[in-house]
Amino acid sequence: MERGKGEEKEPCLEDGVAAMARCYRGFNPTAYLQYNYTPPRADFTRPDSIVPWKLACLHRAFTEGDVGGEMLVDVGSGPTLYQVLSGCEKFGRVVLTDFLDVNRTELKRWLGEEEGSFDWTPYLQHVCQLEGRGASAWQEKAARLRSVVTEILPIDVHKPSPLPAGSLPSSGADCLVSSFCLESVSPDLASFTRALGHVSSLLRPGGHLLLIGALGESYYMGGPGVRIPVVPLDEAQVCDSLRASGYTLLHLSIYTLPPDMRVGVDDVTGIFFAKARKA
Ligand code: U87
Repeated sequence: MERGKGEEKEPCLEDGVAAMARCYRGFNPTAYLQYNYTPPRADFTRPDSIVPWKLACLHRAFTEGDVGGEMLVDVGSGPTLYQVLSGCEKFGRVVLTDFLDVNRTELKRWLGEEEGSFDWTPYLQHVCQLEGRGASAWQEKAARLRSVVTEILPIDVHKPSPLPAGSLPSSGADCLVSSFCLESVSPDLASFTRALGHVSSLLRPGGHLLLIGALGESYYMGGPGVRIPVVPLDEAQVCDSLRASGYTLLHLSIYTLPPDMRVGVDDVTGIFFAKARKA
């Protein structure tokens, strides 16, 4: 479509997956971690803070006895590891994935114990307490995590095969976890549901999906001045998409953001945690 000089639209406002990829060019892992993984959204003294709620959901889902196996894949890890702090005890291999090299590099920095990487210690301590091990066991958990994370792979959930060929055994992963990825990379509901289908092809039949996502969100800041569009979802749409993708929904928890968790980095109103099993 021809456009006159100076009529270029803001790339993030165009439709489509390609425009979404352009929006992610400015993603800033350090700023992103600051926005979402420090207080108030990560305040371990407050049970109504977002991160303790997420960690409690993941702890329960991974420890109630039906989830286990050899391989756990985290879809759209970003620069964060909290998603697998409970799961790393139950699987021999944990694969982290992200679309952006800057995020994969951030993960490698922590795993490689490099100076200046994000400090996940309070998260490790909190999950150890949930496991009844006491916070002092956090170094054991850190060592466990570093021993089981075998790959950090590029992923694109808009591709029918989101991972590089040969990344997983032909039978697929035993469990998938994904947090705030699908709705944050999909321009609309149809794209979200398609991406869920692509991701499901990575999971073996009978395997579990632990899906965390935002409700009612239309944008978030991926860094200073980096506004990323998000498809606003409601609970019914999430459940319908899971069912349409061949999942049995086992558990659904909803968190509504208290006013002081709305810090200006997005317009999310609620968060869902779904535990589902692939038929
Ligand atoms: C996290 N999982 O923080 N295919 O939980 C695959 C892609 C693609 C693509 C981009 C940020 C959104 C979360 C991590 C990271 C999740 N990422 C990658 C954010 C916004 C509300 C909210 C947020 C965070 C991209 C915390 C809280 C709330 C990012 C990742 C999305 N929504 N992956 N085609 N394109 N990505 O590089 O790392 O998705 Cl509390 Cl409420």
